[in-house]
Amino acid sequence: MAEPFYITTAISYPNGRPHIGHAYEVIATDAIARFRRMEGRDVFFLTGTDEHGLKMDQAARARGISPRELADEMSSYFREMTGVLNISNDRFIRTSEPAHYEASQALWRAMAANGDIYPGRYEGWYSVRDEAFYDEKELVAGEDGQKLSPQGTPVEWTVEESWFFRLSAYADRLLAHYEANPDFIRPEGRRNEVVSFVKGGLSDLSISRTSFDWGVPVPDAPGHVMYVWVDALTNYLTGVGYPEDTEAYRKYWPADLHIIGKDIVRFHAVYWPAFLMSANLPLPSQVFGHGFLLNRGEKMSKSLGNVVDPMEMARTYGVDQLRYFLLREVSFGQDGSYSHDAIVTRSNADLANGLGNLAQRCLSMIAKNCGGVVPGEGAPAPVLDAAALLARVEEAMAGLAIHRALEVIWEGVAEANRYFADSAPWAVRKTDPAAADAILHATAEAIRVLAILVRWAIPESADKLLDQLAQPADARDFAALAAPIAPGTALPAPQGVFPRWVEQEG
Ligand code: ME8
Repeated sequence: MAEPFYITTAISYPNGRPHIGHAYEVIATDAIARFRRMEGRDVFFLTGTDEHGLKMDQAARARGISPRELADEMSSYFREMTGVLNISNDRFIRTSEPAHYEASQALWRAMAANGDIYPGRYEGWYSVRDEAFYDEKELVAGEDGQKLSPQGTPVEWTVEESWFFRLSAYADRLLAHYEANPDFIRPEGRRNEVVSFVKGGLSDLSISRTSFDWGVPVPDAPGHVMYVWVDALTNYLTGVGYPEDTEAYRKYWPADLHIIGKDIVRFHAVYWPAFLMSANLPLPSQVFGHGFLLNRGEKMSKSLGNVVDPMEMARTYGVDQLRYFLLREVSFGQDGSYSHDAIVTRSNADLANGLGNLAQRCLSMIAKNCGGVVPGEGAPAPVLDAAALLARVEEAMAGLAIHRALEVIWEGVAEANRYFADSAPWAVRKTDPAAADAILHATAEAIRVLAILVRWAIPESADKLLDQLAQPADARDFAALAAPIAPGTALPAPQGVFPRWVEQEG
């Protein structure tokens, strides 16, 4: 039986439309999910929207609609984005679903049964933008002296009756868990931040709100809704059927990998494992905090007017061009920057000129000189060592160095291009047609290997290449690397897969 692999994105706040940061996260997660599927893993991939909380409530009020109406409208754009970007999620979860209320209340009850929830009164700082409580000592001073959260967002003094979670009791167990599982928080820098935060001592966490009602009701506590992060984190359990003992739950829980942005590592690496420990549930294997995407090196913000609609970008540059750019250009885990020029340069160089040109030249020669049938005899001469390339790609992906995995594959693209140019089959054909045939066969095989190796990153284009090589649907995973393309295979008419971006004049 295939080994299960459960991977998630953060669930986005649908208080507005998706931005490129959301697209980046779901594309990176999709790439990893597809990669594991191509290895033969039984993958479950969850994404969705995080619909409760004060931020949603306030955004809805500002528009004069209910938070549910706002969530319905905006969540639909996030769902649409998964379609446009060719995301292979198995489920799109919305935290306003009844099943999610049930899961959140079940988790709450389990934590309460363990004696970890008690009533009190919260007095402290809250950032609506971050939906987060902060200690006084964490705050920083803004330009005109006002207090800001460490993320640079406004905070307000909040006094409220609330239930508390005994987070302070978990500091030692959390530290022991980080120690025993060095890969629990990745990359290393984020891990160090979390460890020092926990070593600094943990305060108990306010986990219910009474000043508004847009949230999951706290069991047996009229007037209280759960603090949005309590229900938000629970989505990872709801997604596989908790609290029912479903087949999916048994198969996929605990999650293998939570992919999230660096701003929400604390919630996933401190609060979440503490909640699960309290409820006596197994902990996820890894939390990976990726970096932020900046527009030409600047933070995206509505006031700077540099927020771009990722669906629009996908239409402009092409879905795989956008996917490839983000995955290749940004070192996964670090911040990255995007700009029109950078996207065009990357996709022209690596896709149009690199892989695309190789395929176009080889396949049109097969069409023209070989009647559209793969020429050659027996096994093709190995241009690339597919097993060795895969091993290097696997190694990069084991550490989630997505950019590095693509870099390795493009070393293969360069090698295949070199082979084709140096072998010059168009010249060889004049004197030795059989030798020219062997070169085309070997090159077609190299293209097949490269298309399979890169299919998790740019699935639609890789599949187009594999269609042109007449490869059946069940011969497109890593296991198929070992079975080379057979001479005599009839190919469809070749078509360019990677259009070259040409700047419009004026
Ligand atoms: O944080 N670049 O939702 P969210 C890269 N609902 N990633 C970015 C980014 C950027 N510029 N801006 C945001 C939330 N992100 C919560 C999550 S999970 C149980 C609840 C990332 O809509 C961000 O780090 O603010 C997060 O991982 C995701 O997008 C959703 O952000």
